[in-house]
Amino acid sequence: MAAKLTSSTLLHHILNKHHFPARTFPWRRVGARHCASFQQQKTQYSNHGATSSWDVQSYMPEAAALSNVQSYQELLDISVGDPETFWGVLARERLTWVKPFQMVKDCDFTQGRVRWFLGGQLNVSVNCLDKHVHQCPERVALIWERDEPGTQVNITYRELLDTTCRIANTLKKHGVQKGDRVAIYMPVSPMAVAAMLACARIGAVHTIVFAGFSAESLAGRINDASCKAVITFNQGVRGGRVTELKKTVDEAVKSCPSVKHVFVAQRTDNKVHMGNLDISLEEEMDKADSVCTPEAMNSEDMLFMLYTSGSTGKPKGVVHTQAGYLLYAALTHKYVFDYKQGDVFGCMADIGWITGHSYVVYGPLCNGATTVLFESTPTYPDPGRYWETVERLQINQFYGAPTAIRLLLKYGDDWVKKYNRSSLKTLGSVGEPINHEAWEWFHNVVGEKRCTLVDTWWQTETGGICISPRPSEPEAEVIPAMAMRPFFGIQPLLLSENGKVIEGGDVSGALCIAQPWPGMARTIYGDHQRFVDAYFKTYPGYYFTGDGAHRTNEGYYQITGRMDDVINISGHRLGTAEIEDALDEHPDVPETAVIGFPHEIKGETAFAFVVLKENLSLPEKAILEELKSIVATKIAKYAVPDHIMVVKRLPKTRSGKIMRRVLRKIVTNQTEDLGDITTLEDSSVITEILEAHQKYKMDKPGK
Ligand code: 7RM
Repeated sequence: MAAKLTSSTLLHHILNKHHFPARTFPWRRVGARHCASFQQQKTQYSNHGATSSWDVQSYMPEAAALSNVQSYQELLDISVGDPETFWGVLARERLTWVKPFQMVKDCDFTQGRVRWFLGGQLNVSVNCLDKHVHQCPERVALIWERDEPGTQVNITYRELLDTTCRIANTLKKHGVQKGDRVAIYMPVSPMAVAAMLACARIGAVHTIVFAGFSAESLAGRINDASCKAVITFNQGVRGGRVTELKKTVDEAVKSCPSVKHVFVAQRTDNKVHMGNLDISLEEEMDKADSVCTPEAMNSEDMLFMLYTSGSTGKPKGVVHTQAGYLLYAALTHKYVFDYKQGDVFGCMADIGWITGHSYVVYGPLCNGATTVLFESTPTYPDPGRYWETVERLQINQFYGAPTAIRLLLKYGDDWVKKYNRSSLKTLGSVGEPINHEAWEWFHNVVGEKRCTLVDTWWQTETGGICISPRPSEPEAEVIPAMAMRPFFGIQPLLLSENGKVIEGGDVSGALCIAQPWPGMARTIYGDHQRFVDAYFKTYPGYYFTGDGAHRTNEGYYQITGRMDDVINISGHRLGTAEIEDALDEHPDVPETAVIGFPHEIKGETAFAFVVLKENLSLPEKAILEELKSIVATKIAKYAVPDHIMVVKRLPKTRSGKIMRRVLRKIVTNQTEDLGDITTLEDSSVITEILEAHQKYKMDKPGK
């Protein structure tokens, strides 16, 4: 075992350019075909929940420093009862600091004030790279599972540090400074991960925009964040199809005056047009120094922002900071999935979502893990892709989305059984409620009933997993399709409509969290009041998640879904207001109302009610097609409603509010009880919409 790395030896190591020379440049391996099969030493698997000799000290070495905690329950108690001690000890032990912190926390929910590890300084890229390069430079950090099966590329920690430093130096050379915002419009790839870490190294703030978003969405985010630079690829490759990433960026930056440079990396060999703003990333990296002194960042400096949808207004830039976020991502990664040194961790998420940030990049890398970057789709080239990948890469923890599981179970068990899945130990699910059928199939067929399956509940705003079956006391049961237990330091609460805390079991209410934890969001970029209003105003003194939940008699939590106008399409959050705004742009559409509608695979889809003008410029059918394309260009393809129904008017209250609740009941055929409709301005609208819906169902059979 190498000597424990302290901040000062680490800094010395970096400052003295005592660096490992790069043999090959990983970003040059675009055309790589096959690589040697990935072999790693494995530690004997032992699920902490399944062994009889469960020992709290080996489970969490810091337990001794935590008032000599002896059991799992004591650990949980101290995390909630004495968060200062719990998080203080863990932050000191698990993170590498340049300067130790003086104060564990300074928080006040009523003000929306959340600050952790004050006075401390560190660098996130040092914690994710240098720390490991110092001890085991040749350990594989990333396995890039490229779109074409069998063409994976392994990137060691040494190579990733080298690549990161070169990008960091390139950004610096072109004027990107500490505090500047940088947009990353790239699919999952080593270059994207290195770009994130390069920003972290120099103290720039990255904002990743999912590469499926349209030019207009991208521009909106770049402008809101006033990004100085954009990093992208010439093209993307997914499911055998090429996407024109650079063209989308060109389109977007036309209306983004803050952007000074667009750095373009090559994912394919195809040439794209290079304009005034454009710089070839690889050419600059070849010239750049492979050593870059990390910036000493304050714990509460911004690390990244990520746009997410709320029930009103434009998507908001959720801000995460350095130390607290990293610690929480790393700790949840280790304990929720029972990740052990040497394991291959496979989170299928895209880096454009928070799951990719926390469980593809920051959590695993901080823990020195080998993390899989999955570039493809669950069905390319066939529905066996996930399990073929599991076998080939020997994945130990597989973290995916219910929507993909629902899709795959339709293709039958053979696609799964064809491949050896004995490497799997833990399965995870995230993004939306997982239904029983999908849970059972995932557990029984994929996991052969021997893997622990964890349904993990959390949000962009929570930074990491908050409720999941693991960790838990040894031998504790896992109930199907339930997130169940709070993570260390998390104190869930249910509140009633009138703001009272609901006690006891077999009760439902608004899911809140009573006290701060290090991974939670700090603000909404440029609009702290919106942060306070969205999360701390409904139930003063508590963080309100926007979700409803049920608590069982055993005290377990079951998430029941959003309580606001946010819908969840294939695990992707979207405000119904965003879709309405897009549809309203059409000159022939005076009014719309969008609601969530159940979908077999996607979980939910958008159902739009549109009012059309009297004299249309085109036939109705053509207008409906135009509406779909407006949503695709203004937001993204996945946001396009599966249902668009024309109505004469919308159900409104006397004060003019659209009663979406009534629309929801009508489309889900719950017309017996429409609830309180006494506030409707004109109740004859109900009959009108019911008739229109009958006709809609006849015209669109099977829906
Ligand atoms: C990680 C992520 C957050 C929203 C959240 C919920 C829903 C997420 C679960 C879930 C039921 C789950 N971040 N959600 N996980 N609902 N069970 N295990 O998805 O910001 O994009 O979405 O997603 O409604 O509020 S997110």
